[in-house]
Amino acid sequence: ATYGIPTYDPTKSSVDQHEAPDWWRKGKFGIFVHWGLYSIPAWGNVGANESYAEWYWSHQMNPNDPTQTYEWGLEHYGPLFIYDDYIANFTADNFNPKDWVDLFADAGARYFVQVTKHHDGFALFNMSNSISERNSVAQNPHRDFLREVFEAAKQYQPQLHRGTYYSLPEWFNPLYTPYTLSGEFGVGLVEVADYVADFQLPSMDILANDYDTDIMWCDIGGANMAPQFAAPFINAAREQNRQVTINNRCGGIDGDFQTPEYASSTTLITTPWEATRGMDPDSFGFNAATPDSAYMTASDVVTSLIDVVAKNGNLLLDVGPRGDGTIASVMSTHLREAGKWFKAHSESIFDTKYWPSGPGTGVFRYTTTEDAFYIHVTSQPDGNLVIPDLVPYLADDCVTVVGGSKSGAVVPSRQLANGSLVLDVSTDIGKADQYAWT
Ligand code: FUL
Repeated sequence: ATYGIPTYDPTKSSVDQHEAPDWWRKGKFGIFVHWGLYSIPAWGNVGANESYAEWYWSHQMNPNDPTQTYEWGLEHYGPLFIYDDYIANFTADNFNPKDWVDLFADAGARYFVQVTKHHDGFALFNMSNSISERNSVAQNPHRDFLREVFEAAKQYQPQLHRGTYYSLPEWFNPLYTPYTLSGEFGVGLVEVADYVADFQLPSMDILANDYDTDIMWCDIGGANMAPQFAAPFINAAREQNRQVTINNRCGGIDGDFQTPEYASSTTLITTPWEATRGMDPDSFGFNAATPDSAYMTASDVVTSLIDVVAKNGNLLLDVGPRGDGTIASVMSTHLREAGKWFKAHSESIFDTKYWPSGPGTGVFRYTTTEDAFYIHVTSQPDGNLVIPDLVPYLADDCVTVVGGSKSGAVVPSRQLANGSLVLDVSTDIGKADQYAWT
């Protein structure tokens, strides 16, 4: 081991000492990508029985499922079509990894997490054939999509870090003990004696060693050898001067950060956490049934990130590409718009810390750096703004605008005897920005 660098043992207690690295704490914003066979039907019910579109196979197998995916599948693909038939349809004709990473960078993201194998067990990277041939390299379309995206992302390194989602269990894999359904699983599955030791752990090791993932974003947990994965993963990266991180869903270890899903927090959480959700209101995978009007707008993206960052979180925001590899413009346009705002206001978001006294009340959210205190106003101000939470003495007119056409302009301000700060934004200062006023 290198002098001064702690090494980790393959035990829970050792690996639990590890902490989320600085680049991740400061990075704040990541893009999640759910893309796989489920992106071909690209369907989940919307409305009362809404469902994640990436769960298509599981829902479609159950005639009594309230999402009515079974009925939808019958109607659109007929009674003889089985899920693995989508492998032949997975031609990814318009997949261009550069388009994806350009979008991540334009959005202002500092990392992305690619789904490499979801619960359907069809992987998008090159496993050794002795472990499994259920992946896009051994099967149609014989492409290593993860490699292609990771290579394209090198253009944006070191700022853009690269991560991998990996679902530990699989729905219909008979080698995985709790599996319940039999029948139509299985293209490319290689028989192994022990699902965890001979399949799960070696395939996670491939993501660490052959693809140099920076983030192991496990899902579901369950049977696992997470300490045996995590210790060499962290140690080997450190030997290469890299800092990697692991989320809290591997089972067996605590992980470096919590991952609330489709739920932010109402309060400041002082331990590391990452809110995750889709731009779609109810799905990570692309759902063609979702109307454009239901997607998060640029304004929603900006105010969500501000809210999460003020509460000490990161935001991992998902896009679901279509089966052909393209990303619908309702997502790319909104992300790029938000990215313009993030770039103009980056000093108030990235590399910041939360304010220990609280995230802010009402429309106000606060972030801090060593030498600045940022006030974000999440709806357009008009007239005077009264900010209640700032007790320490502040000099008159000490506030300036960040970003937008009035960047640097002084905002007339004075503090009241009770500590509240009054900002006069009646002039065009209050209108100069878009999405949020900082
Ligand atoms: C969940 C999965 O079941 C969803 O499909 C999605 O991948 C989400 C990020 O994690 O547990």
